Amino acid sequence: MFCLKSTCELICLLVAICMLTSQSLADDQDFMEDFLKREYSLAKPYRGLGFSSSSQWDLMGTAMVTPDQVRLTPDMQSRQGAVWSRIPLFLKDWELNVHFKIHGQGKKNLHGDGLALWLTKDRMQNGPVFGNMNQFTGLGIFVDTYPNADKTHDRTFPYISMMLGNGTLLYDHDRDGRTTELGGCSAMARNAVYDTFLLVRYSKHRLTLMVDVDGKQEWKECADVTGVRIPLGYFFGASSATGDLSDNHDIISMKLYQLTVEQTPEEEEEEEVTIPRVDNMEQFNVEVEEEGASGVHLFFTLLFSVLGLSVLAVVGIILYGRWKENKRKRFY
Ligand SMILES: *[C@@H]1O[C@H](CO)[C@@H](O)[C@H](O)[C@H]1NC(C)=O
Ligand SMILES: [Ca+2]
Repeated sequence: MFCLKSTCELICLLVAICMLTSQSLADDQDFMEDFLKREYSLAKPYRGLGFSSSSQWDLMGTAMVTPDQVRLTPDMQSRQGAVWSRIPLFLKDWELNVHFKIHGQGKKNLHGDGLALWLTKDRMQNGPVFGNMNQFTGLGIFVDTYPNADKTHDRTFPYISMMLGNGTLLYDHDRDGRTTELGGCSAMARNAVYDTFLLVRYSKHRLTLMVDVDGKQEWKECADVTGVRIPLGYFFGASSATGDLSDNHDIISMKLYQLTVEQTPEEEEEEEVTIPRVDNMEQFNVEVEEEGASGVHLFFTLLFSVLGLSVLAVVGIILYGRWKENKRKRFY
């Protein structure tokens, strides 16, 4: 009898597991039917890249092509380099898979500054944001290897983050972009033993950032934001800069896949935005806390402490009542 019951339970469990797995497989299948778009991709062999007129990419600054990578900067001070697509992107749903490598001689925090990936209105600009202009318009993804706001100690570097620029928002280099970031994560992507990858997926106004830096061949979620609107017609790029500190910043490949996603009639009729934006942008404009806890923070901490204590007190009183009742019962 007992045996039968547990067998039955086991079968139920297996069925449930199967259903769950097939469910998640089905979820993934939404993105199975994707197509590599060669015109937006950069991969070995980099024939004619930056030189021939048939190449779809331009090089800038110190960027140079070797048989194995596009090196944006060498491990030398004060260099800036970039590679930019020549073709504006007119795909609504896409996925960008970037194979990159950051490596150099510098030990503990004596290396920098990192590299950035772009999907922006402007291309081939010089500037202070990892070798690109500030107040850019479009998407910026930063693999930041140097902690500029070194007093904060709230995160481990390298830190990967994303930001949506609208032409007026400023990337604050001194704070490693904390004031404008939409999300991010720490990833041990420098001098890594394994190949390091980053995946950006933009589909149905949802922007997802994933990383694979520890050789497990699986994506780890880094940031996920909904309500993101990026206009069509922007350019992909990658840039990097070194200052007093340096590293080799290499792009091995950037592969763009078009995602086949079903659009509802409303989605098809949706108006195109002209300026990038995130619905509910306010929620992301988190200022760095200067000193100690803010007033609001303190208020809520107090409020929840008081609430917590009240709940404990009520539970205590009820238990005490029960206990007394039990005691009385025992006496009579
Ligand atoms: C850009 O975003 C900021 C913050 O949300 C906002 O104050 C500013 O007006 C926006 N600029 C444009 C051109 O939309
Ligand atoms: Ca930094």
